[in-house]
Amino acid sequence: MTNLYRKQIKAVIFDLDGVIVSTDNLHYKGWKKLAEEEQIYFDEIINNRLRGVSRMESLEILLENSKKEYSTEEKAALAERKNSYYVELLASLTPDNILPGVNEVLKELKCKDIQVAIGSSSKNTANILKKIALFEAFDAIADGNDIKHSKPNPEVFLVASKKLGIPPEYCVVVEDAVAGIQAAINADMTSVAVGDAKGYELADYSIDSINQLLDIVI
Ligand code: B16
Ligand code: MG
Repeated sequence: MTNLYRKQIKAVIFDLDGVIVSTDNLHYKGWKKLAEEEQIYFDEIINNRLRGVSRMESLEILLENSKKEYSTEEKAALAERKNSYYVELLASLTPDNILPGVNEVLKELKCKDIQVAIGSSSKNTANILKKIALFEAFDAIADGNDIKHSKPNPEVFLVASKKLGIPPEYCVVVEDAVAGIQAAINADMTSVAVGDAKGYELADYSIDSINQLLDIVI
């Protein structure tokens, strides 16, 4: 890959779900169970709209198909219930669920003295990283517990950059959600699209596999 406008890169901020590990299917099962209990239509196409979106915003999308109106307290209880199903499912997660190439890329970045961080909307980030034995692998973790505004707001990536002590202009973000790429752009960081976000025209780079990240940053 040719890199025509290389900036000096000192840190890579990884999104979690869809970049480091795929918990999509577990989110789907959790929402599906809740939807069935509440008799709300829900399918995998609707689930795709929840990628990278916060828990409460995800619930609002699910409730678009509800005939019943829920109060704020009821909505909070629904979100909590879905999370309890999701957390139960996370128990099955192991290092085998790490997406291909991730371990090699993390190792290589460390060797080149490039800092690595997580920038995720998930409030379950620490739990997930522990399950896949990568909790100690990152120099900083910014997640759903650190922020008020979800992607495309840049907050989570700016928190990661602050925790690392590396200004945004030296940071690269790797994301699988369009909202995450927009958040990286809004943070004035270099954006790299993978998976579902691949081919998004506003991303600085699109890659087929995470290994190609090394061509961009090293
Ligand atoms: P939680 P990411 C996101 O993670 C997921 O993609 C999204 O589906 C989920 O709703 C969100 O985290 C919140 O997760 O309910 O665990 O707080 O892609 O930003 O790493
Ligand atoms: Mg994601």
